[in-house]
Amino acid sequence: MYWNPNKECMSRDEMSALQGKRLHKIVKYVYHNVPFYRNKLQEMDLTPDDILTIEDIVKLPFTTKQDLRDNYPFGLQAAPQSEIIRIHASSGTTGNPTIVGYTRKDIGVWSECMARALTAYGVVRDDIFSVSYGYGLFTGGLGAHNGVEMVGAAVVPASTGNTEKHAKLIRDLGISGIACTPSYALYLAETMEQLGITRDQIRLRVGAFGAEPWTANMRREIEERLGLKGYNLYGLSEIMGPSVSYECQLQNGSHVNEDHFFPEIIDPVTLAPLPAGQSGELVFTTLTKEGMPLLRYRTRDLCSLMPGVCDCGRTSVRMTPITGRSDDMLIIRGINVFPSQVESVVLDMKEIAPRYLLVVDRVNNLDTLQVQVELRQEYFTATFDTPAAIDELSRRLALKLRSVLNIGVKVVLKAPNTIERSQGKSAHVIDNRNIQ
Ligand code: DLL
Repeated sequence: MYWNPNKECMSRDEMSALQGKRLHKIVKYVYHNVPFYRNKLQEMDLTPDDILTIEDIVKLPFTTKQDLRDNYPFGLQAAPQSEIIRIHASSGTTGNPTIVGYTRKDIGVWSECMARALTAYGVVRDDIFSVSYGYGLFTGGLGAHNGVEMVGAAVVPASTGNTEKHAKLIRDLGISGIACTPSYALYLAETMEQLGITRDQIRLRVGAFGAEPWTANMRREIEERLGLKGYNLYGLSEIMGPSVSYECQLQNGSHVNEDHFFPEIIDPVTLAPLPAGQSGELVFTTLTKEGMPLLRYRTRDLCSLMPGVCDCGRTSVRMTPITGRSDDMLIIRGINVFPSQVESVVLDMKEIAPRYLLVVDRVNNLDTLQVQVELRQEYFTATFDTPAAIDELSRRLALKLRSVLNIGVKVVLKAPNTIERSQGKSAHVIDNRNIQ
């Protein structure tokens, strides 16, 4: 079943023609509305009339998260503020988040892309569908929510937290679909087992899992424990949110909504475009976005593209699962964390030396983050006998980290010179999870 067969099953020639037309239009739009892009194009001696077909895309400059940071908060917004009806935010590389504004049309496109994903998963109007991505600045909750409403299934905006109540609702309401991170799905399965809720008491049959990498083993385990079929859902806030790509029933790669988001794979070092099938860094150009259109945005996600028609009938290009990142971003409980965010907090506190270590683990299917920092010698000597001062500092640091990272962390204050120095390149992260 398709949500929009006209777009999902277009011939390659038709799709390329549509993409070329849309690319020209979006380049013209940003040229006239975003000084950042106008300057970049002028520096490269380009005008919108140099970009007429989709093949011309390789002439365009890349956009990076650093560009978003340099233009915080609204510098890359193309639409006037009066047209923006929603603002989301995701983690920036330091203190400031990345801000993304959407026009009414953007929200409509996003809902349709999400509806395409849900329809590919087999969700129908009769379903009761629980959205257990976080609602709020994160795009997961509201993004999935709009799609479920568009399909016409009944949405249960469960969000995250209060897992026991959610588990009971799944049983009592006969909830048949769920959208959440794969690690939350496992945590939910565990909570159900603790509550004595068995598989034959629940009706879950579809799971829309994403926002973090997950393995084939995790898929098997979730499917087995929750009795559903789990589908991949991929996306990123800068481009839209969930539903940039989605798996169909055949689960052989995720179909990109390429009439809206044009994918390329580049070599992350040379930045040269790579031929189809080769693995590299995924880059997206938004072809229809009004609020914050982006040209050749470097996602830092590593994967490859799979051209060719899928047996499901969809002609859209597919991407393989994400195998890693070309930067040091971590995803902890579905939330993106950059070590540099921790660094910016640590550098701000006079009691602490500029040295830190992040230890990530997965305990009972829940990610944990421990931040180890070293006290400065003077502070260590002065507070050696006053545990209350140490406690206060530890609480203050945990609060600060929480407000910058949006997740709770366990702070470990260490004596000077006790965090191990690595040889050569400083290693700030120990990730004990086994998710690749
Ligand atoms: O995670 C949007 C989303 C919400 C996608 C709900 C799917 C479901 P961000 O917070 O901006 O947006 O994080 C985007 O998360 O660049 C990937 O590194 C990672 N990611 C997202 N989906 C997947 C997935 C949302 N299915 C970043 N598999 C991306 C692997 C994923 N990684």
